[in-house]
Amino acid sequence: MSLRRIEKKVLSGKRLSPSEALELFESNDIFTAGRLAAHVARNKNGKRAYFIRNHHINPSNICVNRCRFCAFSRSEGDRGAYELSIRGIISKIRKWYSNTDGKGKPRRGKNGNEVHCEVHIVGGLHPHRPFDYYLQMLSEIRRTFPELHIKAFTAVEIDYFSKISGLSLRDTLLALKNAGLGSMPGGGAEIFNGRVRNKLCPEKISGARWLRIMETAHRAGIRSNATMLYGHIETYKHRVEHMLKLRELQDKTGGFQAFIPLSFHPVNTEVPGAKYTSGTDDLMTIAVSRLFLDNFPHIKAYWVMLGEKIAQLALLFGADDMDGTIIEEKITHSAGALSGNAMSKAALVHLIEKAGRVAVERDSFYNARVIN
Ligand code: V47
Ligand code: SF4
Repeated sequence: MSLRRIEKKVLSGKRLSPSEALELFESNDIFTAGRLAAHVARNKNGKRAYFIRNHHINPSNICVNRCRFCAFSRSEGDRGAYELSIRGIISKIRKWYSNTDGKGKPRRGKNGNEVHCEVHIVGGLHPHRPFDYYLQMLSEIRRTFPELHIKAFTAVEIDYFSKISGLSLRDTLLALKNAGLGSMPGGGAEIFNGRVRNKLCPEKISGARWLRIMETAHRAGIRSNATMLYGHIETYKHRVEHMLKLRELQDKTGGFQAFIPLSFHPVNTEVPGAKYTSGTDDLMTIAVSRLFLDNFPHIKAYWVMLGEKIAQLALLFGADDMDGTIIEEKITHSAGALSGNAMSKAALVHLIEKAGRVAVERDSFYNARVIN
């Protein structure tokens, strides 16, 4: 199948239709898709490829939803179920973040500049923890580490907090923001299609609800990311429908920063016929998302799920962000991740530069920070 018509459209800056995105997927022509996506990425972000110093923290794996693709979650009382106290979370952050004083002063690079750091906090829907626990967690982190950016809670958790607190969505979000929430990650989106969603995660909020929560967050001044879990039982059509809904919402709010395709990991899951995704599918999905989501400033190649080397290649297929140092990762590693747990700044810079891109250390809103 020739992609010439699509190529013409991309080169003249026209928006692709859903059927054209589908055509790209079905062509299996990763080279054309990748070349076009790299062209779009270059127009948006030049030769830059971003990374951030961050630390993932999962306060508990106890979850009332128990999605079938999730190998991380447990029910209360199960072997391997855990919950961190706020004090435990603070001491985890301190170990990583503080220089020598241990008092939460911002880290400084060799040239004396402040180094931007971010914690990324997501967890299970705990059956007993009150909303207050989450507010206290945020305020305690902010009090102890005032310069640290807190990116926390998926739309799924926000919905749950609103239910347990009895507050409206907007008031739930404003209370979290007031306590220190800086931005939101993009998890929990999975695949919006109702039939697929019902098979994968029948207890989870609907796609429409996920989108409504993100819209409310954006209108409350909270920026977020968006994800798509692919490579399980969905079809290309479901992927395109999913991205179309994200593109439509982004047209309304402009609140999404990055889109992150999440490659499904099969180990310890309950997804029938589960397999790892292939490198070609990973690269095609990055490329199509770059081409179709013309209103998203960034496409993230999450190295934990893609693996370090495919994530590096993704920088030549439309991605412009490799995420970060991560430090501790449980969700993908419970499901058979083949990547490491953490990556040093030097290793991130190495991968980016070897791909011919300029490594840019960023803050949580994609402002460049001087590397030192
Ligand atoms: O919501 C769960 C997914 C997500 C599996 O916003 C799985 O910057 C693959 O959202 N195989 C959490 N994926 C991770 C996430 C994320 C990661 C990095 C950066 C950002 C960001 C967000 O992981 C969950 C779910 O969609 N997930 N199980 C699995 N077996
Ligand atoms: Fe719970 Fe999230 Fe895992 Fe689903 S994906 S079981 S909501 S932790």
